[in-house]
Amino acid sequence: MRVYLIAPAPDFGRDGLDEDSAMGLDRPVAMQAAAGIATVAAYFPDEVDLRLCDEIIEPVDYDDPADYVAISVNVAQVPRAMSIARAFRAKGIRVVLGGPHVSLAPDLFEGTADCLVVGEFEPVAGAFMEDLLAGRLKPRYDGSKADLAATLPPRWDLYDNERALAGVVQTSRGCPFECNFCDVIQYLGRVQRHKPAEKVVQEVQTLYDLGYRQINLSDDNFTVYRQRTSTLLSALADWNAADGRQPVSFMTQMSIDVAKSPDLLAKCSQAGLRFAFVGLETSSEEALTESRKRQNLRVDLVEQCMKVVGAGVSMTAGLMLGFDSDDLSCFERQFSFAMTLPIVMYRPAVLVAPVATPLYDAMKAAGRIVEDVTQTRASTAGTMTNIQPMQMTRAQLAEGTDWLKRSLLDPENAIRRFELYARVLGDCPPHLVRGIREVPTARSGPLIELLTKSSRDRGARRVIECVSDLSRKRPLTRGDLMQALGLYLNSYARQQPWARAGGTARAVA
Ligand code: B12
Ligand code: SF4
Repeated sequence: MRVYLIAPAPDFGRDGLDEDSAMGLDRPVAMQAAAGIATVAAYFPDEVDLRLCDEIIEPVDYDDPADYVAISVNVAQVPRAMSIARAFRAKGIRVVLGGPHVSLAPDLFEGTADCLVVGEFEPVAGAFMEDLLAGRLKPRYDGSKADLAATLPPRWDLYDNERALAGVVQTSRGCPFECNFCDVIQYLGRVQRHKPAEKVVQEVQTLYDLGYRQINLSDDNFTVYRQRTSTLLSALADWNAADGRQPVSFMTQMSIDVAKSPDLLAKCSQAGLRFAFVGLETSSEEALTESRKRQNLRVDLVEQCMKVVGAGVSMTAGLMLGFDSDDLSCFERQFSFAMTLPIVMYRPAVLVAPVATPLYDAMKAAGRIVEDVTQTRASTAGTMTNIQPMQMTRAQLAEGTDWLKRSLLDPENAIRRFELYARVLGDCPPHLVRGIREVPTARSGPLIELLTKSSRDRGARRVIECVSDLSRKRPLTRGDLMQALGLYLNSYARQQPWARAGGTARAVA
């Protein structure tokens, strides 16, 4: 039996955040390897002939002689997943759908596949495989919460690792917070489950052996359970750059309450975990209160960010606009806030109500859901919300958010933030500082290409020169500054006429 496992290209519509997924280059490169399909692959028995396709880096092969096509679907992948499923089914090939959006909005997929896997795969994998091999796959399997101590490691050996910048290891699932716009709680629960440290280190070692020197610890909230995080960080610190290994740089997602734990932050830096996405969302207390983002409330966010970056953990911060308490002044307010923080990269997004969230239910009850785009499109990435905002029109919200994004990417503004960031950023432990020759060529190639292309643009060149100067003055932060520069240029370039907008295999084709 042959199974073709596909991660479809994301579709962000007009102006999404596809820089998160792919480098904006002619030759497609994924920012991160596709963990969903590699994880599901681990559960197929040896007798099944498996092939993986990450559509960010290679086109779907419609001539594959598969018996089954299995597709992983998050909200951004819905349009492509539907179209790929239709094409294979038209050829008589059976299709299985699973993944985050199938789990959160299963009704949307009724009738589009021969089998739906709703929820986490591991708990139903045994029954699924038995039925698959016996040729009696049911129309639907409902997975419960997996025990992460018992899960199998992903089959990265089947993935095209030369074409992804960062490897991925999930160390926990779930988040105990209750931000009302977030569907992680519905998908994975509020009780966070953890993978034992030794299993995490094994998965990290596998990725290292495959050549990765950047690894995303793909958790929803890595630091929220302090004790387990501390244990895991100790294990990673013991492993990183030890026994003749080159240094690895880790990244993850955390909440800003981590600033209250200086010891934990110091351990992050010691382990090489020096990059994190943090949902700051807004400087408005009213907006934080209405969205139940309680971990960001009653603290001085500027001071907290200074502590995190000062401890050596660089941040990309999420900013949201369009809360009920936001009026038209919110764009400038968010801009001023962003410019006071030691942060270079931001992800400004309009507030959207994803299906399955408390916010969606509230907006639906109030008659304020205007378009059910979140069923089928990652409108969190674009700028058109599915909510009727309280104090502006949707178009004004979209325009203001576009303005904020452009303003933050403006080279002069970026230079001011790079200068502040470089002043505040804590040193990297010397044994984790990477020499330029230590980055494997397959992964440094795209960054070099981006630098070369960007340096022909006057604004980008100014930023590159500024960051080179700063990193000469602070050699122990050079790797972090370069990483931030790479992220900046990848976003900046997409706004310029000289750059390719998409960067996925599908966009290039
Ligand atoms: C890391 C991460 C990213 C990374 C990419 C990681 C990667 N390449 O794998 C980056 C930063 C690029 C990213 C981007 C985006 N992400 Co993201 N991401 C995550 C995060 C934190 C972890 C993903 C992960 O590593 N999962 C590990 C794998 C093993 O788990 P899994 O994919 O959930 O799969 C399990 C099941 O769903 C099932 N399964 C999965 N696929 C299949 C397929 C079949 C056939 C079967 C049977 C089963 C099955 O089995 C797996 C094991 O149980 C999740 C939150 C979370 N905790 O899941 C959000 C999450 C998946 N992302 C989300 C979103 C919205 C996005 C973006 C659209 C954001 C944006 N606006 O730009 C983009 C889309 C990018 C894209 N390429 O499609 C949402 C999806 C919600 C939804 N309704 O679909 C999530 C749930 C978080 C959230 N609520 O915001 N993301
Ligand atoms: S902290 Fe992050 S993952 Fe947790 S509920 Fe809030 S937005 Fe979701």
